[in-house]
Amino acid sequence: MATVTSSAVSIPSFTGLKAVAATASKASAAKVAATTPKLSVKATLKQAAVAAVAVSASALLASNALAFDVLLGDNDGGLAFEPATFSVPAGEKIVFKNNRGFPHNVVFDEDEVPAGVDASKISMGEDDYLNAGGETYAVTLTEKGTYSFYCAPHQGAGMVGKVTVN
Ligand SMILES: [Cu+2]
Repeated sequence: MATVTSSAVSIPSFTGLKAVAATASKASAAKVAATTPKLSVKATLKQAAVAAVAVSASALLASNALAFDVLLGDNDGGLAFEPATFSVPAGEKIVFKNNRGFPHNVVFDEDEVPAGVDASKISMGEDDYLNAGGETYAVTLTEKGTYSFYCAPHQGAGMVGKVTVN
């Protein structure tokens, strides 16, 4: 039991979140074990938020964690995010998935993200594209607030979106 606890605590960044969840569900008798790591996760989240985060780390979390899905290109072939406006809890993974009308990409507007967030760290490059159907780009936002984003090739056509992190 002590082994499980210490490994959960020592895992840095977002992988810690999953480790704690796994620990809590597996270790039925371990109230102490489940409680201690939770505190460390809060601290980790704050640090990660300041660093403005962790696209690659969130990919590790990925497989079976909850995620919010956003289609790139609506089902009628429109150049739009679907949904274009949505809310997620802080720390929930957002998965943008190529649907119709690609190539697309996802670029956060540096002027419309919460203070302290580096938009470039959560964005695809302006010239990086998702070219094939089903390709995805995942990002996890930990700083609460409103973020605007757009698809660089289709921004002029109105392919823009907004996410509120609660
Ligand atoms: Cu697009």
